[in-house]
Amino acid sequence: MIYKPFSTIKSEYPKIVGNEAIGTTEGQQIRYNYEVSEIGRKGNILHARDRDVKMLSRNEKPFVLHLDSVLGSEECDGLISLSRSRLQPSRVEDTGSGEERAGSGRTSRSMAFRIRENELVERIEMRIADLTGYPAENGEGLQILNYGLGEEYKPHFDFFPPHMVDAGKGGQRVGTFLIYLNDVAEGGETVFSKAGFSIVPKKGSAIYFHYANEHGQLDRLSVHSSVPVKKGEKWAATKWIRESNIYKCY
Ligand code: PD2
Ligand code: ZN
Repeated sequence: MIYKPFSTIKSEYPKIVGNEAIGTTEGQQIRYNYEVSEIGRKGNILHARDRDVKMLSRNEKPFVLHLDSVLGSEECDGLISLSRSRLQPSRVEDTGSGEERAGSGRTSRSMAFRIRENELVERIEMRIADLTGYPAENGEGLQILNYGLGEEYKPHFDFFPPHMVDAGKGGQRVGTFLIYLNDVAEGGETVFSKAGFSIVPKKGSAIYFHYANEHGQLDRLSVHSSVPVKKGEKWAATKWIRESNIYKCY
């Protein structure tokens, strides 16, 4: 099969709205062809170089894996304390101009580490690479999210609208590795509304979801959100994975 970079594929999708509130119309999904990604072919116990990770549940359409104990409690606390003083209001990319702006659909605060920025971040990136099969450089820097009371991330896709894909920066996003860094007293679930399920944050657990195939198709069933925190706060870490190395030059 010939692999086409996403960036060379003309959009066949009616309208894909970026990281902001969306009005998804039924029937827009165009026969997305599910190809099981590497992480989905490894069985129910996944082996990273420094720990084994148990799969808790698996959903095929959209493809979502729920993984237990990806991080230890101290690693979660370490990410929180290293990021706390660097948090800024979260931004979304404007799907028209491509510019980043603070968006009403995303009320959290966040920051991003550089790839391999410190020993803890590197260790976690190596673990994610072992689990997913994607090298750390196929991903953006680990992003830390902090949601206070009432804060949320409205329904969105993590992939870029095709006209915004930058082949010079690793191309399209293909999957998201999202780690929960604390237990949330109430609310703050990650909701896959089209699939009809949600994940309750549990400290150290993670989800991996995959929404792009080798033909450059994008899975609109992957629409997801973080619903408002009702009690306490929520911390999470996201590694968005790209189709290729973000430093690769074309
Ligand atoms: O924090 C979450 O649960 C969440 C939900 C939806 C994070 C993201 N998307 C993301 O980082 O893309
Ligand atoms: Zn998302």
